[in-house]
Amino acid sequence: MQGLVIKKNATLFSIESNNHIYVLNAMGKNKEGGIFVGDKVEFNESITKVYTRKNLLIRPPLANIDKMFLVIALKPKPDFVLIDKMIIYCMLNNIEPIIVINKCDIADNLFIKEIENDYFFLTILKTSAKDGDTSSLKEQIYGICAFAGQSAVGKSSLINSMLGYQETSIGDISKKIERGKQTTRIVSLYKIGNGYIADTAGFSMLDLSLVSKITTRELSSYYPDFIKAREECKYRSCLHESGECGVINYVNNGKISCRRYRNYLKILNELKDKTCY
Ligand SMILES: Nc1nc2c(ncn2[C@@H]2O[C@H](COP(=O)(O)OP(=O)(O)OP(=O)(O)O)[C@@H](O)[C@H]2O)c(=O)[nH]1
Ligand SMILES: [Mg+2]
Ligand SMILES: [Zn+2]
Repeated sequence: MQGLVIKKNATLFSIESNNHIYVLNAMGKNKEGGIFVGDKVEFNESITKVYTRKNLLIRPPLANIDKMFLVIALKPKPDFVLIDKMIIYCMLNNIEPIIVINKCDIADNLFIKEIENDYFFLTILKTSAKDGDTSSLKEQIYGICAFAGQSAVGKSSLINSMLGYQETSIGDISKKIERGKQTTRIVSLYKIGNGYIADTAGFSMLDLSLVSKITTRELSSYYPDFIKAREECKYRSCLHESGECGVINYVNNGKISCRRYRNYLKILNELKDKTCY
């Protein structure tokens, strides 16, 4: 039979096939380390084959992701460098990044406007898990999707709102900050809308290093908002730090977001130092 690995808990794998869920113990024949949530597999009493993956994230371990919802909220204050790295990471791994502004019940217009301005090249959804305003997100779930976003932005709350019942654990923001711990640990896929979505903890995906994957020269090619401006740079090797640079001109003319550019320089410097996490 063919199926999709929707949950992994120690050596137990839950596999969905034709609307049934089969739980297999992958001890013995199957190398436990080699099968991930999101894997498409063939199985009978055990998993006999893992199909070639489109991509694989290591932390959290998740395979074959089609879309990544980057969740932002007014609180906790967004870390836009992380968001920009996440967008690059998605582009590198053939994943569509989508911005979700959650907690719109407390967001002010300026906050939303700035995000819409900075990320005009992406789909941006506005939700409130608190008010049950999550239909725009549900409609976007297709294939295998995952959340990324700082702890307490409301990822688990969004899943619960879409499911219509409480399935995943929700943490109290103040306690989280005190303990510095995340509420969500086990990776599992929930069947919602036309696909699946993984509840994942915090921004742990950003333990990823961009260093091994891109060079300083390549960095700006992962900025869709810089494409036009780059044509005006004097040198093809321009890193957009100084000199006769189209990107700098666009920033000065307000055609590229200052924040995006500032954070581009930060990531560029991290790549130079080879310490980009
Ligand atoms: N006002 C408001 N609060 C929300 C909303 N969504 C979630 N919260 C609150 O934000 C806090 C954190 O929610 P979680 O769903 O646990 O956050 P998370 O992103 O899953 O956090 P981790 O699992 O630690 O990564 C809880 O107190 C929620 O009640 C929302 O739309 N509006
Ligand atoms: Mg959570
Ligand atoms: Zn330039």
